[in-house]
Amino acid sequence: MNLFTSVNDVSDVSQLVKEALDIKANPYDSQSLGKNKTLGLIFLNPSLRTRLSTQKAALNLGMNVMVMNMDKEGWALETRDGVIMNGTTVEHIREAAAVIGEYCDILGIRSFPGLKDREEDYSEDIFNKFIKYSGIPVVSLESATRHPLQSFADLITIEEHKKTSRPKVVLSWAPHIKPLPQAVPNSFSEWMCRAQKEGLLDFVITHPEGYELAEEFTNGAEITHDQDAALKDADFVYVKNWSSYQDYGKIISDGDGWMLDLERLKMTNSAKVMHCLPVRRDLELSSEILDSEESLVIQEAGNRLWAAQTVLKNLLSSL
Ligand code: AN0
Ligand code: CP
Repeated sequence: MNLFTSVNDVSDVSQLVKEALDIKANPYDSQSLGKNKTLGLIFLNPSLRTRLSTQKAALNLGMNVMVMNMDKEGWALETRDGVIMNGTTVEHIREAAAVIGEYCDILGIRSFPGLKDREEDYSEDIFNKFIKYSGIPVVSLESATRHPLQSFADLITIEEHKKTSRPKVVLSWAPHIKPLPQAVPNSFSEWMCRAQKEGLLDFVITHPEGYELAEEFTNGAEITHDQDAALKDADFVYVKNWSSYQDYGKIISDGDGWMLDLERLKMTNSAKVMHCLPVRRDLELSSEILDSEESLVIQEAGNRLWAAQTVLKNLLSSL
């Protein structure tokens, strides 16, 4: 593995989950693998879980880690080509990424979408430029369209907690007051569709009309606007808000009735509830669920460590 930006960088997800569970059982087995190797973590947006879990994963592998909040601490970055830089941007991504490549062996980047220009966001321009100009292996810490470390941790969590060999997993849209990216649901869907293909689970997506995700991420999923029908017999419900892809970046429904609570959960097969976090209590997901035994959100966040460690281990092995 010399890049981790989507499930397409993984040949066998079942095998990768097995590897992660082995690492979880023996976290310090490869402490010399990362000796004298440096991981750079560049954040263009806030983070709690991704920053701490990836940092800890690198430390478990014996790596050195450097973290930079580029949006707050770095020079204002120009990402467009062919512009005269006589405005507010100070440094071009061509130089910035190349310089980071001089100091690091592996680079992690977080860069959210602007949610204004769909074509620009979905071209992953900033991400691709970091990959191109840094010249070193890149790990996505959430890009404009995907969050693969999250989805990998989600799949590890499902494999750990499943009670049947082929559980029903439902991605259920939730209300929010701010327009959020499609990255988490895109990525979750892409990973679940692959897991479905490998026979690990069955995958259903439910959302109000107008919240259809881009088809490239949902191939193979059953999609319905009927949340009740989707929840029926569900073993896992993955709750997440996202803004519209069609009416790009917009909130097009107040989502009345879409928040999951214990009453609605009765329709399921005693489903466990997941959310990538951060979650707004009693807006996206009820406190009663978050505070109940049905919630897996903390275990899920815990598994971010093993997802990151598995990916970094694979990248280090290919250096
Ligand atoms: C971000 C999102 O929805 O993509 C990050 C989630 C990991 N969430 C918020 O901005 C609240
Ligand atoms: N789930 C997740 O990626 O959380 P952070 O934004 O806090 O990293």
